Amino acid sequence: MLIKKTSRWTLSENEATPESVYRQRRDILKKLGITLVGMPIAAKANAGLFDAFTGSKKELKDARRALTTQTSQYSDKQLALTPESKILQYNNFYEFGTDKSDPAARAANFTTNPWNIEVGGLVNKPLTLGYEDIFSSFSLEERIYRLRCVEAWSMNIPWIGFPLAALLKKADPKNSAKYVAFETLYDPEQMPGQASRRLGGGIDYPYVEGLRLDEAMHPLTLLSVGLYGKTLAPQNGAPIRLVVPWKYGFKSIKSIVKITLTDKQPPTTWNLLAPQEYGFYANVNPTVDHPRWSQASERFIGEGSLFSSRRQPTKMFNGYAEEVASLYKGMDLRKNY
Ligand SMILES: Nc1nc2c(c(=O)[nH]1)N[C@H]1C(S)=C(S)[C@@H](COP(=O)(O)O)O[C@H]1N2
Ligand SMILES: [Mo]
Repeated sequence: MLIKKTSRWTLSENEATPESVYRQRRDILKKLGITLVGMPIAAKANAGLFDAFTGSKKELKDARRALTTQTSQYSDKQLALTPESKILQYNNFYEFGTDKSDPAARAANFTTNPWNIEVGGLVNKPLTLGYEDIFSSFSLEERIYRLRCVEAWSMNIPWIGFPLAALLKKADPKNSAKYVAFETLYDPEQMPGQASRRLGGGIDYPYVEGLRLDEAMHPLTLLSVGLYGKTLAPQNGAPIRLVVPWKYGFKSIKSIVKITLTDKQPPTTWNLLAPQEYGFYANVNPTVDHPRWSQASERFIGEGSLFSSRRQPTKMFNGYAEEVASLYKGMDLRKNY
């Protein structure tokens, strides 16, 4: 599949946001052989943004490493990026608590190395990726995507990763495989939300998700191993998480340890918890409201304080209709929410 409308995916001169300055600065530093990784987050150029967020300058542990990436035809370089500090501090990762600030605060010491991710089920070549394999088995691309949470807020994030399709092809799905099931790590000793029902929002862990095989094989479907030029922070789903940009954020399962090809639609965490509110498909759709709120618009989290963030209309399939609408031809999207 090729993306035809090139204008959407090329850099426009009038999008001179502070975050596009990030790119220029990064390129200059790269040429000079300087890397910002390893410095405490608060010491970095955009540390001031932390203050608006937490009210204080916190020295958070930051074990992220720099990653080298290839350019990608699927990166939407026109999008104004959400500041890195907000992507790191405003999170949903209920394994670490249900408040937006819990994951950054409670996941700082989360161990992601060693790590194993098992690919099995209806495949001809089951395989396991270890921690180093995650970063070295596939060529890494930067993909700037929109992220739309079902709670009606959104961010634009410069992910780093590789197509899920590349990994699935390696495992060689059998003809009988129709779905892909994903599972997050289960480790109540490291994840306090798994040890306490109250902290973990009443979810039965491990967190599980699923896609139809054609959705999983779509070139926009990414396994992300980093963002903003570095490996993922634990709160964003280190060391490897799914990113499905045309679906509500809860489909983009974090800290994956297991990928299983199946012939039946797999159970999914939010659907199990509240089936009348969260479906299997969860495609972003401004015309189908959540039973308790409208999905017609969203609060975009950009520069400035959280409370000054601007509302913007929500786009069908989160702006990726041209690429993915054909996957759902003839389906009733109100019934298959
Ligand atoms: N394992 C797991 N994955 C998860 C979640 C979670 O609670 N647990 N939250 C989801 C939701 S609701 C969203 S919006 C995104 C948020 O990703 P981010 O914090 O990296 O922006 O992660 C998704 N993946
Ligand atoms: Mo979400």
